[in-house]
Amino acid sequence: MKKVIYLLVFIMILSVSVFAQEKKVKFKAYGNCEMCKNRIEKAARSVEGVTKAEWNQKTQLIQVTYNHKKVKALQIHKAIANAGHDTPKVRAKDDVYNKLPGCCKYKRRAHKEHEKKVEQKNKSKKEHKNKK
Ligand SMILES: [Cu+2]
Repeated sequence: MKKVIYLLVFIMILSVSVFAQEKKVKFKAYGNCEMCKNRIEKAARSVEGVTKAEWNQKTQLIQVTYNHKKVKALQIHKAIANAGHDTPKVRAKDDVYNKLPGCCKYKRRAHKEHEKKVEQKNKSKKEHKNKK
């Protein structure tokens, strides 16, 4: 009987230490539709150490459960950005974003300054043409 109790205590300690390595984070990952959901979740799950990933279309929040001894949150951000979706920490590369299907081209929020500059350039080009 004592042996069984020792074993149970041992199992409890073991499971607590495994549990302690698990971490949950929630952050924004910009996307539009069901396809984005699959892409974002797949990207997050492809990271070693990630056990759960669920993206919510309405809130655009992804909840990730991962082993923080195996992986850092930033790596998960990077994987999602590599799939074409911006996160608050990592912005997807423009050419990756441009390759997304039309329905997945979410409105990008970061780097608004850059977009303004492009707009201004286009405007000045038009004005130039009009003068001719
Ligand atoms: Cu989509």
